[in-house]
Amino acid sequence: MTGTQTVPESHPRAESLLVRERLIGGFAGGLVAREGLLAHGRGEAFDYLLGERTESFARRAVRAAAAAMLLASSPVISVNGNVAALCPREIADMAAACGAAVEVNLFYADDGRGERIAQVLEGAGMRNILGTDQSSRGILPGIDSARRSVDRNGILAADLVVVPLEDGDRTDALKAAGKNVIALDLNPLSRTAQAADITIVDNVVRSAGLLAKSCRDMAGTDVHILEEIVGGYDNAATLSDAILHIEGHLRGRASRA
Ligand code: PTJ
Repeated sequence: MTGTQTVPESHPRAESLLVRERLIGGFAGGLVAREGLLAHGRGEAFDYLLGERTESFARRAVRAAAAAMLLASSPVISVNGNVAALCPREIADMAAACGAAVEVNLFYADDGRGERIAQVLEGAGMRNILGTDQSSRGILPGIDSARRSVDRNGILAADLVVVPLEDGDRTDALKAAGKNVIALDLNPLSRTAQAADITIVDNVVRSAGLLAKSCRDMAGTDVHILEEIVGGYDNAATLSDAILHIEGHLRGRASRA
């Protein structure tokens, strides 16, 4: 038997185990790729090293990301299987708060998973989900994986793309196509994290909701103030702080051992 019944609330790692169950449910329901379970394990390991909390470098990045999303003229949030299983409501909230389109974009594009993900997003309140209509399909140059297949009216036309939790071969291609990229990635060393304009180093189960809230709170803010927030943001410093935070956390643990 698997499921929430088997995770007692008193378990010291109950929260993490319940998130894992969400992903397993998403796998059983045909939303999450088999490889998505492994990707989650890597994420869990980095979350553990970071201390499983949203740190100040992530909050800084969330604020800059919200400002950039509100400034963008055609922002698109890219959704894969893991994100659909972990935080569909937060993605819906984020899209509504900053007027972004949502596009399903998969690395392991197979047998109807895109359509099932789109249905889950619709169930979370989103309309006009992009990424499943073959007639508006375009190609993002400079990328060989299935992620190259994008919607002409979505990612291909976007000036800003939000990429939560994904493999590393797309951000460079998006940058080369002139787009701003916001990554939500627990691994500050990943290619996605390193190549993005703004990287939120935190678990999507925490950061997606924070980003949605930040977009809502900052909606209506003067454009010059939003531009100042984005202009004053330094992603290299964020990544460096995240890596140093892991070092500090480990040193703290080692000195207590
Ligand atoms: O649904 P598909 O076909 O598009 O496939 C999605 C996966 C995630 C399987 C695919 O993109 C993949 O293989 O990704 P990678 O190469 O394993 O990279 C995933 C990245 O997300 C890694 O840097 C992980 O540390 C990070 N990550 C995993 N879980 C989380 C996360 N970041 C934030 N929050 C998480 N919960």
